Amino acid sequence: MGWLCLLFLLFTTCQFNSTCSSSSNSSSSLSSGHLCHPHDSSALLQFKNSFSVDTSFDILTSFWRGEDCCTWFGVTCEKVTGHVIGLDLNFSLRGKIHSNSSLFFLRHLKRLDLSGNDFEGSPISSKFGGFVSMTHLDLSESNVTLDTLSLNRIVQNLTNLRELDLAEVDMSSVVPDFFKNLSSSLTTLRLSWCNLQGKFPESIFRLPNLRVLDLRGNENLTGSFPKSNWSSPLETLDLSYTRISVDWHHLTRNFKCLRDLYLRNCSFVGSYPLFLGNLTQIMWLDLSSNSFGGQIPWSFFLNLERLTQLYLDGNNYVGQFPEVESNSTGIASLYDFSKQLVGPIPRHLTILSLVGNQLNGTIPSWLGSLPSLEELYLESNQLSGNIIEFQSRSLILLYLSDNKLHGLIPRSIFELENLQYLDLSSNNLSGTVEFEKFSKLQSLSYLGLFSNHLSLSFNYLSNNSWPQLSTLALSSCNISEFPYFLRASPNLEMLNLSHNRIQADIPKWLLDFGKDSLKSLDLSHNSLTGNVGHLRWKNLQYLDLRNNSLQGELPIPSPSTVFFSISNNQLTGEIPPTICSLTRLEILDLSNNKLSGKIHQCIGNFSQSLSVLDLRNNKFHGMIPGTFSKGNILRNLDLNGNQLEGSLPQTLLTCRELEVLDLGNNKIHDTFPNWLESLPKLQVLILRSNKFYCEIGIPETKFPFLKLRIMDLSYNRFSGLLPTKYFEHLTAMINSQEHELKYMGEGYYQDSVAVAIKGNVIEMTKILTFFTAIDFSNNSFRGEIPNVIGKLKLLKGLNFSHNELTGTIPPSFGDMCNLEWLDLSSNRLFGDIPEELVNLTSLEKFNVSENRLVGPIPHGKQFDTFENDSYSGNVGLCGIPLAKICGPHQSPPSSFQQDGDLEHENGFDWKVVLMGYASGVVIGISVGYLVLSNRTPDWLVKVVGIK
Ligand SMILES: *[C@@H]1O[C@H](CO)[C@@H](O)[C@H](O)[C@H]1NC(C)=O
Ligand SMILES: *[C@@H]1O[C@H](CO)[C@@H](O)[C@H](O)[C@H]1NC(C)=O
Ligand SMILES: *[C@@H]1O[C@H](CO)[C@@H](O)[C@H](O)[C@H]1NC(C)=O
Ligand SMILES: *[C@@H]1O[C@H](CO)[C@@H](O)[C@H](O)[C@H]1NC(C)=O
Ligand SMILES: CC(=O)N[C@H]1CO[C@H](CO)[C@@H](O)[C@@H]1O
Repeated sequence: MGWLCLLFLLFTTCQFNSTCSSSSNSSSSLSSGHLCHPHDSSALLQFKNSFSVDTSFDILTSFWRGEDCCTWFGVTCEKVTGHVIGLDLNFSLRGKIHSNSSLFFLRHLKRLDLSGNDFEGSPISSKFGGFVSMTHLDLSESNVTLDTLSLNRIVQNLTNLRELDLAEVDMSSVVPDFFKNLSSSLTTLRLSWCNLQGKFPESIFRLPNLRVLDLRGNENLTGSFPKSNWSSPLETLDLSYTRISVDWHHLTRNFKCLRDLYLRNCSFVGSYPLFLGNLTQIMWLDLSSNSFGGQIPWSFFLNLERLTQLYLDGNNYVGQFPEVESNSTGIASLYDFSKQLVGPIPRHLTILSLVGNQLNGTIPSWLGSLPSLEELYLESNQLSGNIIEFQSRSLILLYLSDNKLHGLIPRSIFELENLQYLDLSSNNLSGTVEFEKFSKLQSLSYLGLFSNHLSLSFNYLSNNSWPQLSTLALSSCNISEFPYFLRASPNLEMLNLSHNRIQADIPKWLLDFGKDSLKSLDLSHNSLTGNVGHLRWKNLQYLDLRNNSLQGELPIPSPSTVFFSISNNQLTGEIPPTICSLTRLEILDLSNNKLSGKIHQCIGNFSQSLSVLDLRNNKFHGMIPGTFSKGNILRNLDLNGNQLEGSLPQTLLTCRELEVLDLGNNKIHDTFPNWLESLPKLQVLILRSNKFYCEIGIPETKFPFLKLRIMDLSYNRFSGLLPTKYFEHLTAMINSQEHELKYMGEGYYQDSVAVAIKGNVIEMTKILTFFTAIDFSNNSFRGEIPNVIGKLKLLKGLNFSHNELTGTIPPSFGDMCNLEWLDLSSNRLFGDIPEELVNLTSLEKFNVSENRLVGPIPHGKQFDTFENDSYSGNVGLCGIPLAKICGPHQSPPSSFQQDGDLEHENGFDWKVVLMGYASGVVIGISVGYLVLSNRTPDWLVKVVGIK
């Protein structure tokens, strides 16, 4: 951007002046009458030619013409000798600076600014130490690295250095102590985001002339202020995101000149910063992200007479704002709730930012009348009441989202003609708003009104437009028509009209606006109808059209698209092959439509960034594409509910990142894919209801299905013995590292699968990471149930029903302490129901019907809740709840001693937290892991704090 502006300036200058000879200020004034030194001229040209030939190179070439290099852009010469003494090239040049670079021939340089170029990670050579006259060196943001040796040479030789800016230079190998040798004439030292590690020398704080010290973002930099008395002339100090110990006591005593103080996310030691000391000159103060709690110490801030910008974001401040009251002489001041004087109204304030605290009460009216206020950030607090009227016409940014504000949008907001950003989203605001009311806000660039109780309407006849608008976030605003004014919004980048009531075809004009600008469009959860047609947004990255009633062919967005969901519509026809032009796609969700035809081979490898491919519940037939290729990062492949046939392609093995593979409800005809066992991240394998056949066999690798948590092989034609060897190794079901309650999936895509839980197939729109289940039902497995099954301690559900299993129920079942449903019905099991099962205190559903079990039914705990149908079809069973009374020799097994400890192995007894579980009476489906769409239970969010 920088050089483009310059370019523009230069060209306009040229147009008005007959020659270009005095194009640059810096050279013209100093060089008059003197040609530059020929050595310097050729050194400069050589230096230029060491960079890649590209746009910035070409522009520089066009600037560096003519014999006298003193007239060249960015070059300054010494008047008498003609030596180059200044070089300013913030120019986006690309190329390395080697230690034999001709740059080092310019030995007289006093000022060198090469910031903002890309030197491709070049090391800063110790040759920079040759510039002994250097006063100003700026290599910031230029992709260079610095090591200790060079640093040492440079600081030792550059004794005249006044300003040193090395921001974003990689210094991970520098010993920071060597900065102590810097020249005492130094006035500015900028070392932000340099990856400095270790202890920063104290002596820097004592440099007699230092005015600016910026160490921001060196996360591992330690150090502290000098302990002895000293007095610093520092005016700007930034220690944000460092681990330098900030001693408030020393700070307030010794830095009398501080004007700008940035202490965001710092390590404070000693007393809590509450007093002012000598910091009377402060204008800009940032104490964000420091876990400060209690009331905001308003008196501390309000008494800073010159304070204009105050940031206290991301702390734990509570309580209310002070309010204005007048004293007997009529002077208005701020008083706290106990009527204590806090301080004067901060009339100079231009920025106030209190984001992400727990402030409550109402927004005080004095905030609305601060004459210079430009930016007010109060989002993510607990503020309630009505929004105040804002008289400050100076306001540019107003962020009040994510509070508990209610009532109407106040009238004065529609008069704030300088407003660029207005965010009132996620409150309880109500009322009908005609969009026309915003007509005076012609600078508006961001408008967020979503998630309130507002009803927005648009006037079709109006000619008002908002030419600066770039983001319009109007989700859940009771909108029933497309905002017509968008036709004239050439700069719109993000449009969100989701969760409204728009019941219409997508109009032609909507497809035509924002052709170059639009990046994100969300029209999901409306009632859109008709064919979408041809999409023309060239730079679109995010397109969400899910949950509508769209028909016709699948529309294909531009190749720039990263996210595309059009699930839950009525689309028909085949997937056009042009879909494979979306080479940047990460998420493709076409699930729940009526798409048909074959799945193109190209779908397997068209985008190397594809992470989710969801084609669930369509009508696709043919084979699964076999084109998955090495290096792909597919995480979720969901083809459930189609009519796919044939066998599984072995190329699935190239999907090393695969976590969810759902092929259920197709017609796949194959043996068990035990070769999938080596996929290191596979957590969910669903083959339910296909035509898989034959024995499962034994593992071929040492750690088969290491991460598998959900395995559904039900409704196939598997036969043979149960796979004992696999059960022994299902590590994720034996003990797990998952302690947190979280869902699988990422930011904008949540994995979902249909799983049979307690007998009902339920679509889980989010999969909890410690949900575990095995379903082998409705196959032809025979033989005995292996004892090792008891090792799967984390299992929540086990279904072996409708097979041909024989033998007895292993007593080790009693070890599966997390088990919530167990279905062994319709087999040929015989013997007793082991008493150990009484230990399964989480068990809610138990079915052993239609077997050959005998003897008394255990009682106690969960077993007192199961009813007849759990046991029917076993003529030999007796005791409660069956009518058949046990004979004298059949005394019912007594319940096992329970130690009363419900704490589960993973350290988190989710049932206790989620359900207030009382032993014995939990019936039905626990919603703990079933978060159905749009119905995230409030209590779940509250109790566990997930969003
Ligand atoms: C720095 O240079 C390296 C090597 O050319 C390159 O890979 C990297 O992308 C560059 N970094 C930046 C921020 O330009
Ligand atoms: C430091 O300066 C001296 C001259 O004052 C020079 O001879 C020497 O080469 C310089 N060091 C480096 C590393 O350039
Ligand atoms: C800080 O140190 C930690 C642990 O040694 C390391 O993981 C991290 O990358 C370091 N941060 C920076 C910015 O170098
Ligand atoms: C302010 O600075 C003076 C020294 O100039 C010192 O004596 C005094 O204690 C300081 N005040 C505070 C409150 O630290
Ligand atoms: C004759 C003429 O137009 N001179 C202009 C050359 O450019 C300088 C700098 O922009 C102007 O100040 C002069 O007026």
